[in-house]
Amino acid sequence: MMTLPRLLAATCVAVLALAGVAGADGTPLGGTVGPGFTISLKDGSGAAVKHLDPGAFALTVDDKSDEHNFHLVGPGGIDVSTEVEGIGTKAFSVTLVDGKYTFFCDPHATRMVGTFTVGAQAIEPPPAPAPRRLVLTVTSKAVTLTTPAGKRVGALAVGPAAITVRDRSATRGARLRGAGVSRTTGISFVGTLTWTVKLSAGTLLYTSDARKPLLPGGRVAVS
Ligand SMILES: [Cu+2]
Repeated sequence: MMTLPRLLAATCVAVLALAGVAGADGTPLGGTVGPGFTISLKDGSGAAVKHLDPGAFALTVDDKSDEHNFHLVGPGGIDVSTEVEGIGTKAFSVTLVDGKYTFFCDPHATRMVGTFTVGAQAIEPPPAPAPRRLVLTVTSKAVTLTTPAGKRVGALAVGPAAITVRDRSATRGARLRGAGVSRTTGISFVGTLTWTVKLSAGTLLYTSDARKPLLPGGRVAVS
């Protein structure tokens, strides 16, 4: 049973929270955490917040669990949170500036976490993909395509690839075609060379030179 001071305190908090909601200047944002392992931040229309314009926001957090909390951190010195043990609604007035913000539950920060951006983001150019390194090996019996560690290649991403070709046979060559690639070693070539290719979407076939019967090879989807 609630003691009178506790009841008053609880009422007071509820009233303050409501006053905060009504009185806080700014665009409404709603944070929710719990009762399960869920955390979310939604805008006034109920959509998950991914990006906001900078400005003043009235953040209302509904903390539905005494095992979780809602903690928002980011640029402009923003660091507001509910208490893990506490349950209830809490209002915060926050002024958000350009940058990336993170909201999370402190005890479960790796699985209960979300991010959003505010304002103009510096557009980072996508990093140039490092060429994928592959090894194409030709023996008198088969043609294989593997990683440098010798693992069979299951699928490949579109982009540059540096293929080390190891031709062990003086009577067979290697052929690579499809996915924007058409390369072959000579039948009599023996040795190691590197092909730098640009893979496009499609199917990359690796087999021997045209001499029949073709050696067992394979195909890899590129996407
Ligand atoms: Cu949690």
